Amino acid sequence: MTNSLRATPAWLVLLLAALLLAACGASDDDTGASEQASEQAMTASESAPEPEVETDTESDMMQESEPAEPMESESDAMAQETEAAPATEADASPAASGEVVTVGDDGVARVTIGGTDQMQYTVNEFSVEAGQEVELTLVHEGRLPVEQMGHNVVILPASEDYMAFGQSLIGGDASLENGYLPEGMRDGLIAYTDMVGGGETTTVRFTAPDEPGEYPFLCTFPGHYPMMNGVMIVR
Ligand SMILES: [Cu+2]
Repeated sequence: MTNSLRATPAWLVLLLAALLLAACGASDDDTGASEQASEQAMTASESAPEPEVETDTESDMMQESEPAEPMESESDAMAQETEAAPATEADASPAASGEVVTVGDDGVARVTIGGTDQMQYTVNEFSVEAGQEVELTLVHEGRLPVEQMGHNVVILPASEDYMAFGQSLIGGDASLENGYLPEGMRDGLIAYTDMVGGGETTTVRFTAPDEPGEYPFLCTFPGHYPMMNGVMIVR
């Protein structure tokens, strides 16, 4: 009894369930699809436009503001670089001139000054002790011959002006033969080297003045003194 009673409802339930599923399946699917479609439409109409507007305005804001900031920061960086470059050069030259002089065990102050094809000294200031023996070496670091880009180092008395001395050479008998330093202008000079061309080196040895002060030096090749000048400081 119990088996037949249980079996009968089970069959009926299964059959009914199968019939119900077969009959209602289409309508359920239709309603489900339409509901989903309407939901998608709702979500599309409600949510989609809002984020688009927000992202558009945000991206517009970003595009408007972002390019302006990097442009300013780049130009600032460029300005800092161009400003920094001369500053570091200016900082480097006094430090380099401080290391230019080396004093050996013999007490002689040795100074090396370079001259370039760009009409420049590599050293524009150096210091020695009063009365010290000085060995000054001029190295022409360029390649141009002495006729085109000759260099020398002429150290004047502290009272003299390198500009006035350079101008006094113009129209005189300065020539390549006398190293652009006529005999009549050598009296009273502290020291002077030979006139050398590219790749050549010349050395002069002298005793620094006993009088502390600033002693101007210059290159006497025609037209070089406005660019090629400096100061020997005697302490
Ligand atoms: Cu010169």
